[in-house]
Amino acid sequence: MKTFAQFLPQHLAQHGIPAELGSVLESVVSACCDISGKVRLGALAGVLGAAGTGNIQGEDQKKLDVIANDILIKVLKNNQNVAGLASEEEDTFVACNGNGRYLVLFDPLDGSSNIDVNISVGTIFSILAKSEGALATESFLQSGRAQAGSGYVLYGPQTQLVFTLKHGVFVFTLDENGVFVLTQEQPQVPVATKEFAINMSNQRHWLPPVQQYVAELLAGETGVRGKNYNMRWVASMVAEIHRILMRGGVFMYPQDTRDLSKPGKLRLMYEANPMSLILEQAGGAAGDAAQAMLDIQPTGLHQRVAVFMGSREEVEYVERLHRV
Ligand code: P6P
Repeated sequence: MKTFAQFLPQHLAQHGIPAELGSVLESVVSACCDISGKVRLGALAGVLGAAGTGNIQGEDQKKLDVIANDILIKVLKNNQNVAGLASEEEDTFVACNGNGRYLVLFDPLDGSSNIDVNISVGTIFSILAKSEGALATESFLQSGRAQAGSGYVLYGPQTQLVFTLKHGVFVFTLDENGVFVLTQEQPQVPVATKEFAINMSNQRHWLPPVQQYVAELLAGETGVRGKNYNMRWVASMVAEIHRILMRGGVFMYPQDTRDLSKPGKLRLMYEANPMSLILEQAGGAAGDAAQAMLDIQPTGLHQRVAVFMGSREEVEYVERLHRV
């Protein structure tokens, strides 16, 4: 079985992908190996619990949020190919190396509310080519379709790396020696599914199209969909999306009436876009119910977006309900 270090140069050469982009991916993967080591030790490394600080999102940071963020920033700043980075945990972008050609955006530890109760969490990353000119916030505000690559590392029962450089999706599993080994090539998201993921406790706040959609799913074979559905909600996007990549499903975090000034909870640049690229590369679909996620023109580093992603049949169905 090929290691990541063996696979990557062959993949770059096969598809004419710049070595500099491969180098940036290597740095992200290296940082995530370090993060995995901290996550796995939990209390034994004194990394559980609150950091006692907050981020621009208005969220209380966990110690591991800060640790993971610091590891990624340190590693990426040391890579001459990285011009700048943006993080869920940083108010503004961080300038790295003036001659760098790439930008990296990340959620260093998504789902961190699960850490203290030992439920899977993950790192999500997006890589953009830097446009000409001085580095500025606008340098990062590129559509998801402009991504040079994206992926995630899931710190679950196994630590798994999933990425795309826009030539398919590849899955690696961390072995006992801390080496990522290729364990799956080109997984495809099943077009149809019987499984949906949404936080049902928000049901009374949803807008009518989502109310109707979920009611039809719950009606099962007695309703218009004619089949029974199962439900999952891990409260960790990386775990949900990985499950969908492996066996299908639809993951939703819609806008709701609690705050109509917010289009949704999840962030476009370092959660929705990287996951949408992975899913589209694997035959899935992703959007905000009005348009494909990857076509949205960003207006801010931390902008939020409604999310519907996974098995194409379901994403297209819920999009149709938003058009009637
Ligand atoms: P809720 C984690 O905080 C996250 O950003 C995603 O990983 C997850 O899918 C969602 O929020 C969970 O949100 O409202 O169910 O806690």
